[in-house]
Amino acid sequence: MFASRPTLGMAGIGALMLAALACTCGPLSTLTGARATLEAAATEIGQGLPTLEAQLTQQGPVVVPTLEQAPPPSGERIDPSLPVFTADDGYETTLVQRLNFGETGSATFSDLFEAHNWLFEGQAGRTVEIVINGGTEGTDTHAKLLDPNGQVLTEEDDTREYNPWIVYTLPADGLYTVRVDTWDEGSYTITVNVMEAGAQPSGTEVRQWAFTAFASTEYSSDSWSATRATGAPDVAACGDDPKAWASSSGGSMEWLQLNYLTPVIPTQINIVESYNPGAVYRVEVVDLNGNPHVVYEGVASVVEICPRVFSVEVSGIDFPVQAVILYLDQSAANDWCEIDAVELVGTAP
Ligand SMILES: [Ca+2]
Repeated sequence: MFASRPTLGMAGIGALMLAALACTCGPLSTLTGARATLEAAATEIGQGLPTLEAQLTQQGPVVVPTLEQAPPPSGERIDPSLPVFTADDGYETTLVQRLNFGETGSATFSDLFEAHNWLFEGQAGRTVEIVINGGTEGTDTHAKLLDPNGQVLTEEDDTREYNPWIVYTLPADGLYTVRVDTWDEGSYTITVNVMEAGAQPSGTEVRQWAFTAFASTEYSSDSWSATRATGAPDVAACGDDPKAWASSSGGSMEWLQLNYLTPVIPTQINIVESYNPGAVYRVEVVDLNGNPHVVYEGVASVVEICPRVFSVEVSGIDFPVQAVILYLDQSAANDWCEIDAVELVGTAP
């Protein structure tokens, strides 16, 4: 609540500690120059290719703003054509913008008493997933989903570390509001995805690569970002490659969450490890209510085969899932352990 909001809560202190840890750049910090060169080359190659999101939505290129882009002044962040719901939370609304499905918005909180409203057009019976990510800054946000009349449907705080993550089946057609506020200052991104349940006849085998992803940390918001683990494998050979996800520093404990368009009853998860394979020690699947279920537990090691497809056979899960979470222990390799792509195999419910 407004009156009890601390200037720097325990979560904020935790975020600062994480940020401090993230700055321990490790033994390979001298490779920064080489990474910059690779990054430039990868950007050049990537510019000629349509994004996965563009192919899947068939609505043309998807605008994906990066955290580096400075937000417009707060006066220009309010679209006067949209309704403003506040849920009577006492925060000042400093952003009101429309967000299309699959599009990623970004904004920055410069004050603890601000709230941002992101609006999307929803349909009754459709299940949406709202992914908010504080990125490498670890911005600790909190989010509410409001129905077309401004009533709070649900709210989340620290679903994934400090990131709220909402999965919700919409009750009616209309314009929904995701109202985001914060426990500390900093930037974040927000994406609203549609979960296409029932798109395939029951029992059909569905093989799919991840549609969106987010992680405990990522090396940058572009090269080696969590998004680089979405889509089909695209790393040509074993090696440190910007087309795979990598954490902000090597040797650390991390997690990577992959989200899929079609919920399935899972039978197999294929993890394409493109650099220092062997770090994955736990795999979870996430059901349609957002609850994780462990499907693999082992011990991290260093595997000689690279690249490697690490296949996890899944049994005993008889309900649909739409996300996979990998937990990595990179201490054995004392290096970056990179993930190129993750395939979810299952049957339509
Ligand atoms: Ca990749």
